[in-house]
Amino acid sequence: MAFEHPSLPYAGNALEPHISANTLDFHHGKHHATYVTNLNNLTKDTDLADKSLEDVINAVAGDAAKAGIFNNAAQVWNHTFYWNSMKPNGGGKPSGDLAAKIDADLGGYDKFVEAFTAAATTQFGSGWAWLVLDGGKLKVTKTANADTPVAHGQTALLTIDVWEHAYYLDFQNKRPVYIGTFLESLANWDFAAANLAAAS
Ligand code: MN3
Repeated sequence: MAFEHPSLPYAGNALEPHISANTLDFHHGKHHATYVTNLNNLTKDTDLADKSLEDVINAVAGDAAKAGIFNNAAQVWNHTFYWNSMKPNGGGKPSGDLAAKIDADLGGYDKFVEAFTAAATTQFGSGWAWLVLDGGKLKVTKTANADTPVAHGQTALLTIDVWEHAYYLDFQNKRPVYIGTFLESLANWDFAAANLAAAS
């Protein structure tokens, strides 16, 4: 059973004017698809081919000889999670249990925005910023390149991709504007709340 390339959870132009159909065409249609193809090629006829993506990631994490499998598996997982971390007319403040937990664990929404923006801005080179549940508490983290909370025993709630391919066509070098746009207009708090509820 080969690993699959999931469709976007919305139309390719659904995030315009913030993220263009052109960006999603390259990012989902080329970058994400290539990680899936690479992962299938690297795991073909091995015992990893029948495992879940999460199990593959954890089976090869930290094994330098299997870094290629880790990188492609983690990038498949991270990108699927990223598409779901956005929605048309998203952004702004979360509500309900998630908002209460952000207040309790992170000191409120404004502090979350500050921490998430700092993590996403200061991730040097390629990587990701995350809102995760770690040991029952919310944390804002960043990971380099393909690294993923899946490999660190954390439950991911929301992510932003800060590899240049995620924003360069729409924002050029202005990563902070992309991050601000994600928080103001794209973040899918329903998805984050569902992830929190599933983990609680
Ligand atoms: Mn990407």
